[in-house]
Amino acid sequence: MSDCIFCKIINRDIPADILYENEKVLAFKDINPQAPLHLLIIPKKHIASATQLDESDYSEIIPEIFKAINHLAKEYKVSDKGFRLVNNCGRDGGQTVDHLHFHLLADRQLQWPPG
Ligand code: DGP
Repeated sequence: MSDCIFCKIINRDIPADILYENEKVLAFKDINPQAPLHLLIIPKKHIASATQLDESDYSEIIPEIFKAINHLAKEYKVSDKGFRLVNNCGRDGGQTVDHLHFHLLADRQLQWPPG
């Protein structure tokens, strides 16, 4: 999608601190970190939100995203001590970028419930 900021990051049209990439998934640092480690894990395919997955995405994209999450959690040494995954979905969910993404937040004690 030409006007999607995350598609622009995937295509290297705008810069980002990219930490992981494979054929289907990209991960990079959030520009506005809410924790000492704050990564975004996204599919390279433009999917607007978690409500917009098609049948093939469940088997071809979602597993790759969770593989990337666990790879990154190990690489950044937060796998054992814990971290939070967040998917903001839609307006009331606080989604501001309409390209499916999972936040990985770590390296501080996170509070519950979120605001
Ligand atoms: P959400 O509110 O769940 O849609 O989160 C979108 C996140 O994307 C937010 O934490 C800030 C981040 N973000 C927005 N624009 C950019 C950008 O251009 N570069 C990077 N690295 N992160 C961005």
